[in-house]
Amino acid sequence: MDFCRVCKGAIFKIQDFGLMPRANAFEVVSGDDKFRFNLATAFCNKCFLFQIVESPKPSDMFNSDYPFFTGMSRKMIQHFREFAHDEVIRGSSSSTKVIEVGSNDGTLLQVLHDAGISYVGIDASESAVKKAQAQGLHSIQAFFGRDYVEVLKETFGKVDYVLGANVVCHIPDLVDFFVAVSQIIKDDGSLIFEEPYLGDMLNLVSYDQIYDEHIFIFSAISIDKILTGTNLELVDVNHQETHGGSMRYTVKRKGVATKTTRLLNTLKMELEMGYSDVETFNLFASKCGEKRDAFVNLLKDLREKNMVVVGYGATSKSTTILNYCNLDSTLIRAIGDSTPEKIGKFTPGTGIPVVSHETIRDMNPDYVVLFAWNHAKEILMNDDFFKNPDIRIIFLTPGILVSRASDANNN
Ligand code: DWN
Ligand code: ZN
Repeated sequence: MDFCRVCKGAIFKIQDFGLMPRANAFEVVSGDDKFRFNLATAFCNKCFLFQIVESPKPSDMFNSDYPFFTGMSRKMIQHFREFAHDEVIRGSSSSTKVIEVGSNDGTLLQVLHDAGISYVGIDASESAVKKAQAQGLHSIQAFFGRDYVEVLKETFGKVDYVLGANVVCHIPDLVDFFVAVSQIIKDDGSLIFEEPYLGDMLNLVSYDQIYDEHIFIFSAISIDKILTGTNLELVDVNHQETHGGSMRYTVKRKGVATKTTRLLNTLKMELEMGYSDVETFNLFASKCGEKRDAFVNLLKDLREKNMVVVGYGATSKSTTILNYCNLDSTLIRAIGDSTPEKIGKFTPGTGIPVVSHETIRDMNPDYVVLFAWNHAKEILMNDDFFKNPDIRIIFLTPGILVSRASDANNN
């Protein structure tokens, strides 16, 4: 019997994606990373948390080789500019203090820095922290939690805001995290964080949101529920288009603010949609299997026809797809990516070469699988490669769909 990571109640096993490598353990020599864990999902019907059962140690995932950097997307830079202005800068004073947890390469810190806000960024990955520090930003390599918050209280004091984007769902011990937050925020302080949203994952059958780093996929009812036993409370939500559909959550000390109508409506909608019901997740699991079969059959058919198929975006998400679908370089010859730290390496567990976008172009592909589907608008608009009318794109959400780039561009 397995138990919920947060409320410790019994959990329902949902989907088992099988043995997986770490999503960002790109290999220098194909096959050199032997680490595997069982990627199985589960649902807790007491606190409504959708979670993975087993996960690698955080220090094994967020290490000095961690190759994901927020600033690789222009749209995300713009998004974080708006995030910082909307949530902090607009209502700030000379005494405003901010901690960003999971500050990565400092994309959001830079906005606070430029606005003269007092801030500190905390991130576990040495590679990301170094990038932020190289920009002259105040970023510290550490795991944010009850222990480290004692250091922060001494050195930085209590803060008005703890911010996080795509980080809270990566933290295995949420109880520790929320205690740490309540110890570091001022009485009227806020925790504002945004994470991939369960509703979008269910609607898009985007099972690739599930990998080692994403220990939870949150809904509003799950965040609301897990805070009931704490001195914190969910007071607002705000849906975001980023990363394939995300939700921004605002949390305050109990009694400081009333729940917004937007939050109350979202909680009601989620209950009506069955996000508290294990059957919803069993249905999702069967759709994942159907989607895998459709994708594998398409790729095998294209291989029969000697078509050149490549990928676009060596994402963390693609590690789940490639391994769950058991794909290799006979089906997808290479994956193009703009991240220098990934180029020249191989996809974790599946040995597909990661190459530059120029190399992909030189391969004259017939089909391109858009693994970075969450950046589709930005990629299709900016990369001339997709102006070639002979190239067909394989879209992965909501279903497997093949379209000419020109048709997709017109949508
Ligand atoms: O939570 C997480 C999310 C937010 O970011 C992390 N655990 C890790 C990471 O997940 P991901 O790797 O799935 O993120 P992306 O943003 O979907 O990755 C996009 C990839 O595509 C990057 O390797 C950069 C690349 N890229 C590109 O080659 N050309 C991206 C853009 C926008 C482009 O134009
Ligand atoms: Zn639970």
